[in-house]
Amino acid sequence: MKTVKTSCRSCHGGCGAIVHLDGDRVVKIQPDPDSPLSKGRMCIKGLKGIELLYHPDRLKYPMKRLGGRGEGKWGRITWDEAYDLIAENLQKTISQYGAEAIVIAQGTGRHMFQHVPRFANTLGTPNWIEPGMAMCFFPRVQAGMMGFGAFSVVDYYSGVNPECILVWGHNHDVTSAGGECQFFIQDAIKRGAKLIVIDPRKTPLASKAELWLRVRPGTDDALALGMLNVIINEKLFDREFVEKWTYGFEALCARVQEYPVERVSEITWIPAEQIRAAARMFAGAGTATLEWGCAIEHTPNTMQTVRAISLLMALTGNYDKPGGWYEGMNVLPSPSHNSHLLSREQSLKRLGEKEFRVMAGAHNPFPSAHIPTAYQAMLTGEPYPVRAMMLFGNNGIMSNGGAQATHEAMMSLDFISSMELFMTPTTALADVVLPAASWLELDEIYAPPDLASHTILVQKQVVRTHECKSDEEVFCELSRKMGLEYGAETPEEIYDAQLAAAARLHPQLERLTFQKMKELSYLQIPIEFGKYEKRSGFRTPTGKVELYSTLMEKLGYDPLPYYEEPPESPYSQPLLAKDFPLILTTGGRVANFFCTEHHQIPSLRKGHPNPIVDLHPDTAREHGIADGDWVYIESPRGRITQKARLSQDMDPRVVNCEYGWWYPERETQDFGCWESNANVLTTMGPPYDPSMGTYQLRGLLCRISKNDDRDT
Ligand SMILES: Nc1nc2c(c(=O)[nH]1)N[C@H]1C(S)=C(S)[C@@H](COP(=O)(O)OP(=O)(O)OC[C@H]3O[C@@H](n4cnc5c(=O)[nH]c(N)nc54)[C@H](O)[C@@H]3O)O[C@H]1N2
Ligand SMILES: Nc1nc2c(c(=O)[nH]1)N[C@H]1C(S)=C(S)[C@@H](COP(=O)(O)OP(=O)(O)OC[C@H]3O[C@@H](n4cnc5c(=O)[nH]c(N)nc54)[C@H](O)[C@@H]3O)O[C@H]1N2
Ligand code: SF4
Ligand SMILES: [Mo]
Repeated sequence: MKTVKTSCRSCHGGCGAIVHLDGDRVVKIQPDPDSPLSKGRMCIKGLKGIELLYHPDRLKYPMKRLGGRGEGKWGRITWDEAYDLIAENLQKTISQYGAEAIVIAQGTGRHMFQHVPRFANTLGTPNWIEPGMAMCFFPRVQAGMMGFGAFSVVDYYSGVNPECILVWGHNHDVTSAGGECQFFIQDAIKRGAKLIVIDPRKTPLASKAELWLRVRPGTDDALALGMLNVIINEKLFDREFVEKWTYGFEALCARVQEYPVERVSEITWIPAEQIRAAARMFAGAGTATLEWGCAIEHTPNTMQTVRAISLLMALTGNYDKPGGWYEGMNVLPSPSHNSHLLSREQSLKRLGEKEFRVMAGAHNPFPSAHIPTAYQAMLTGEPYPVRAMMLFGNNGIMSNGGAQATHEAMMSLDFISSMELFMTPTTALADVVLPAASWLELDEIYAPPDLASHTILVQKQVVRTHECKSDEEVFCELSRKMGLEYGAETPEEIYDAQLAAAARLHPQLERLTFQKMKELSYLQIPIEFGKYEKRSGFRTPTGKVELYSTLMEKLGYDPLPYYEEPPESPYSQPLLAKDFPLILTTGGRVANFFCTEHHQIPSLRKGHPNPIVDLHPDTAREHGIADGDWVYIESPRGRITQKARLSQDMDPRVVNCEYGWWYPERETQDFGCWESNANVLTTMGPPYDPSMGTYQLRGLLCRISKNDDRDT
């Protein structure tokens, strides 16, 4: 028996794990009490890692398609044959249409995140995509960069407990930006932090809150402006901080006058007194801080929503201060993205570059292509043809808005490769399938941005199963095969280069190598607060916190936040609302699954066997639905079924359905992906957020009925 200390990376987090081995077989996973992050805790997904590692349905070796696309007929091939097939097809696409005709898709914030743009640039395509760039986390990062010159997160480390935590559109004690942060907020509540929760559902966290604001889905922009209105008009802001360190206060004052509390109450369906109480409680706390989730990033007004909410932190002076938000320490620079290998001509071809200038444009150090524009190009050949796709841990049929359009676009392609842990509804459409290593099978160094990059942690290759490889290894090996410059370095050499760059910023990290990091498991640099005072200013064009964004103005967008009615609501589409009278929101994650993953892990599925739709009992009764009944949920785009959970706390006009549901146990190649998939109801069509390209996933219209056909 032997043990290895590593970090679980089964979600965005990095909880410390002790892995017990009997010979070369993992027999037990335990939380590591020495982890400075999770301190002896892990969630159920990490603890059940062995079930994933040795699951009989894992993809075990490379395969190629034998029958028609999506027919489910596969033949085993060697890695060399797989690389040859991929190389041959990519080269064919490049010579016929140009490298931009290849889209490289990755899934949400995984270990290979930085390596995908690196490979794309090396290959010569500007078109890499990741769902988070417009829909999750990156709008918050952009708002931070724009307003404060840095991305910032809650300080749980200095010993100063936040007095008040505003939890906005976030199921934090279940999800959290990085998994281990769910434990931080639980600890902060135990130490006396008071909560304000903004959520259409009364989540377990909302049940613990002093104030729960049941917002109408998709109207968080108005609510934030209403709270800013109260804080400004009642002079509850931090006068000294605002005078000394902010830019554009007068302009913001004028803008928020358009949002008196009574108007905001009408828009958001929240009683005016609650809006005032929330603003007063937040501004009145000695230290107040903000935790926010992806619910505010699933609307076509994402950027202004996120900016408006972030300004609450600026006006109340809770910035870079113990118990408030603190500014990123940037302990570990990104690996080189090989940006020099992508010509200017190619980068100007990035899909969405001209339209969505904050996400895809040249100002962004990390620009990616616009997902709907990429799928549109597959379907129509406009603005130019996209003919091949490489997927690395992306389950687009389940995760993209508009499952039907995603399917149609993928079916039209000349070539698709997909690297995955399991056969999914998306991977089933590929020509070549590559078996991916899971979190216990690969090496990585990582500095979680949700911990403001003051910690470096490692993930270690504890074992290897079958013929699985890490995505990073595949980028290297494929590059070598194709004679590209990427393959000059191995993953370990890339990590060493990152650590060398880290040492140039933080001298205490000198001579740190990946091998050394493996011995250390974790490394933290001390957090500094008030950095803007020490360097006299913020890293923004004006050197101040930009309430009025000069960058947004320069890029041709409104420099001040505003509210916009959701494009499909009872107010914006009253005719449609006659047929689809209920408001639908999607998401609302659960502890047992990570996005579209884990539905085949027996002990996780057992705890949450079916998809759940939340309804008010009156709404259910009106449609003859009882608690636990299967319900049809229908939007103008399609119909799915989920199981009813009745709650008095829901607004009777709102329903919430879970996302990510497919049935890996089904024999059919689509794995029942049309049955309960929330994205059958959504669309990735316009309107889009003008600067980010985000589309609507929260706050659409739907209707419901009882499903008598489904066997319960
Ligand atoms: N309606 C609706 N749609 C949504 C959302 C919503 O709330 N509502 N949320 C959106 C958000 S925030 C996100 S981030 C996206 C997520 O969308 P995706 O990233 O597409 O979905 P995931 O399920 O996270 O990951 C996809 C696949 O990665 C595989 N995988 C896991 N680890 C590895 C690995 O190491 N290598 C490889 N190659 N594969 C691996 C998993 O098996 C899984 O099938 O969905 C978005 N879609
Ligand atoms: N266990 C687990 N952890 C995860 C994930 C997972 O699937 N499972 N997914 C990971 C990913 S990719 C992400 S992006 C994060 C997502 O995690 P969160 O940011 O927490 O996102 P959700 O749980 O989808 O939604 C958060 C809350 O928003 C509420 N909500 C719905 N519509 C609205 C709205 O219009 N306004 C407001 N204010 N609230 C609304 C929902 O009721 C829900 O309680 O979690 C990550 N961590
Ligand atoms: S929270 Fe995330 S990192 Fe922590 S144990 Fe769970 S899956 Fe692993
Ligand atoms: Mo996400």
